[in-house]
Amino acid sequence: MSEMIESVLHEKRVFEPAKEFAQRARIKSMTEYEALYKRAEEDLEGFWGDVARELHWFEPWSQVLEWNLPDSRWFVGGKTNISYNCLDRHLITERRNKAALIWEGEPGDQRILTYQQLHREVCLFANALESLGVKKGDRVAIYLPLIPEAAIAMLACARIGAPHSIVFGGFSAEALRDRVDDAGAKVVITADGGWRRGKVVPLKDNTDKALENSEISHVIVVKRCENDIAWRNGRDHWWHELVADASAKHEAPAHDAEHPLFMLYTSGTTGKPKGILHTTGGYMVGTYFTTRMVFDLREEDTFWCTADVGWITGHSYIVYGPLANGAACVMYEGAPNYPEPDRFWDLCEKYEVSVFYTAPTAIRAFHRWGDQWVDKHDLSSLRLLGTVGEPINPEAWMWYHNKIGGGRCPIVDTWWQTETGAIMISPLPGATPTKPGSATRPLPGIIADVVKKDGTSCAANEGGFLVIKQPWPSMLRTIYRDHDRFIKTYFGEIQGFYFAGDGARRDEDGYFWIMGRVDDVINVAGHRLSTMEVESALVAHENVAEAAVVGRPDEVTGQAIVAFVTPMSGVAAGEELGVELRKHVTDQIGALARPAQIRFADALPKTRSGKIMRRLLRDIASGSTAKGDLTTLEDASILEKLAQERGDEE
Ligand code: 7RM
Repeated sequence: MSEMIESVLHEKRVFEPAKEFAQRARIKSMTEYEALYKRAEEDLEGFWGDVARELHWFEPWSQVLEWNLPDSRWFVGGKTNISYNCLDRHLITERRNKAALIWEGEPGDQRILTYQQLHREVCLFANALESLGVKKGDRVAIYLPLIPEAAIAMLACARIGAPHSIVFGGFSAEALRDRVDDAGAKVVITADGGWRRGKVVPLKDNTDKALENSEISHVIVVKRCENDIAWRNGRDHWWHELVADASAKHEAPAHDAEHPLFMLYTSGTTGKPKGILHTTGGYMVGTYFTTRMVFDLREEDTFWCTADVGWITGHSYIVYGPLANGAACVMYEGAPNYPEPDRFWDLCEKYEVSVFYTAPTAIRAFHRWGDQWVDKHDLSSLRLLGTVGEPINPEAWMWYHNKIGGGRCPIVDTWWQTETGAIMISPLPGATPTKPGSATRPLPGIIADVVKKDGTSCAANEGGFLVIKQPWPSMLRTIYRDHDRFIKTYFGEIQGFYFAGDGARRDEDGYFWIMGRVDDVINVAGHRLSTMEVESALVAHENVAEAAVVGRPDEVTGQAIVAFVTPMSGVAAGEELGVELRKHVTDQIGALARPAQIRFADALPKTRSGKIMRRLLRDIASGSTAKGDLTTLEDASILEKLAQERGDEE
């Protein structure tokens, strides 16, 4: 790399928190951070117990933590209700008539729900669910656009103790079917459609397809787009009709701290997504604490996390964390560039957003669309910016800092996972000097390290495995119906520690630099996908003999999917098959898994034992020549052919 490029890509400056910001912040200096960190490290249970006591418990716990590696139980014997803590708790304070959700639909329609109104809607819907026979412990699948009903449904499920399983609205009917089946859901909540770039996403049609051979007895449908949909009498119910008949009184029952709150499916190394299971008390404490600390929340803040509730970021930082803190949350249904590439900045200006949390892929897209879209808007209400989902390249960080944050807003680069439930490594905005591209230091209560395979710590700047050495309240408890896989995946790699699947290094200041996944998981636009999942979809097509999927670097989405495909003999490779296969992957998984490039080959490079050498394919996909040890390659001529094949680019 030439020196000039190096200097653009690696911003070496350290950014101190602005004085005015630090003065009002909860944690005002690194000395305060270090003291809190040390206190938590020395007395993990005392520390988390103190945090938990800020919330409402119907019955106190007898023990903060019961730890039998790899199983942890938090706030043992304690009884609480997260819906009560997000709603009822605020109704006896001045937050009663404060905005809880400030929602805007893609077409521009608006709804603002105060805490009192949101509480009422949740109670109505909790009663509606119960009237259909939903009981504590029953699973409920949610397949909705980003509309207030999504949050209402989550909080109503949580209230009655029916674990929800949200399936992102961008997933296909096939993907929905797998997740509904695995969860054994009793009810599916969906909508006639959702708005995306001016078009209707046919959620009810997809649901009908997904449930074709299913016994599911109830489907609840929100009227959103007023498009024509098929209707099955007896099974299908309109949301608005159910709540019209329901009572608005619903007393929140006390649930055990370890009662399952939700599962959320995420990609792992194999083709089958894992149902990550979170429980009530620990998840509540973790999301409450991190929202307050990382975003340094103030009563007057307007907080906007741009994720979808279909991902963990939406669960923790659109719904549970902010509402547990009594925050005012913005929620926006549609695309960031609809009708124009300034929609986000339009919303920030209109609602005077003060804390803004988004993904690096979005930042890079906005950067590319041009500064003129930002310049049209007054963004002076912003005081704090955040990122999540993938490493942020220093160039995007600088643009975010200067152009969006006007050079005055701290940036919190937050590292965490579906499995961790809440933010783990992040600056505290009033205290931590930031370095573009680093998530900086673990939060108090989080004992993180970078280690070698044998579990010993790496030296400064030495690359290794990112592990968490002590349990934390919001950690996953299991993979739904597959506890063995839970043990193997997270505690089987590095003896004694939780292994996140990420490579990382710690610099001389103890700052963490995440280097990305060490497994076959790729990160496209902040979404986790397993290459195996896409491969399984491709080889399921009748014209495909073999397929290998890898990630290649992409300027906007971080990584992009490249599929190497060997067609069945007699099948013509070419554009037509490429189009067909892309559509096929979209049908099987969803548009987020559609390959950016499909390259056809008579054969794939394999080891002598028959394993596809993905390492070589990664090199080819990213445009360089295959490097490294080629001695195990069975037929070297394949490589040359592959490198010449240009493939079908979208
Ligand atoms: C919240 C979320 C988790 C994976 C994780 C990392 C990557 C997330 C950052 C990051 C570098 C970050 N959950 N990741 N945040 N990498 N810096 N700040 O994204 O389960 O969908 O993904 O995402 O690889 O393991 S997730």
